[in-house]
Amino acid sequence: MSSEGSPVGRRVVLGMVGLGALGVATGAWVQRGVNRALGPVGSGISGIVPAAGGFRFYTVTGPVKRIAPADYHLRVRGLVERPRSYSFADLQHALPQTRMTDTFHCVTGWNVPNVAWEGVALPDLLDAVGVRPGARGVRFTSFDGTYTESLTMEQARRRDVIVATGMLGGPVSHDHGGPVRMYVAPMYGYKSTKWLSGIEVVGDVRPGYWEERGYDVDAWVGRSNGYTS
Ligand SMILES: Nc1nc2c(c(=O)[nH]1)N[C@H]1C(S)=C(S)[C@@H](COP(=O)(O)O)O[C@H]1N2
Ligand SMILES: [Mo]
Repeated sequence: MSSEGSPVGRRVVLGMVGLGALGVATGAWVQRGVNRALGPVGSGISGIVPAAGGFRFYTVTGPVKRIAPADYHLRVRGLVERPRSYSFADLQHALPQTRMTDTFHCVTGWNVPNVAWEGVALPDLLDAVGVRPGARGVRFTSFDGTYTESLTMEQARRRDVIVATGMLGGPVSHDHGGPVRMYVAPMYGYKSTKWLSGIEVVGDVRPGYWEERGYDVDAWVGRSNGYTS
């Protein structure tokens, strides 16, 4: 487990771009070793999807409790017509399913190409509960008890923002934030809340965990946090 590190401001992020190559190469190599060591024999997740080896597992807390899919619930509340709690089965069967594959970008410089995701597009979930007038943002909470994130309503309505029940061709592993995590494709990884426990529709966007520590609230890949390419 590694944390994202100390609070990172614009200048620090810029400096890290230069240092990135060595860090990313080392991290990927170490992570591949970890995947080989921990992967169930024959599951071959890292073999089927070699790119998975490029991930680093992040948590800003200590060990996070494990929740089995059968015990999982996602609370959707706030400025909605029909607040409700979705079981894992509800997320897989009661709502339209979306799949996509894209590169995963952490703001600290590592990327993982061709990561496959599946789950419920956030706009489909928002339509199911009915967004009330005055809603301007969506807030995400984690059952790690600490991490939070937010999107504007416009961002939350994108079809490449997914409540993910699957990743890399299988379930979302515990270390990747399973059984359910967010995946916000067009933005840096910190927008993608792991161990998702709640989605709250709110009147105003509140900065998330890393944003209170210096990251940009609008985290577009390539044009935020000091990146301009
Ligand atoms: N709950 C929680 N979600 C989180 C984080 C975290 O520390 N805790 N880190 C974020 C960051 S900075 C990144 S890059 C991705 C990393 O996802 P991974 O751990 O599956 O590689 O998760 C994001 N979501
Ligand atoms: Mo990140």
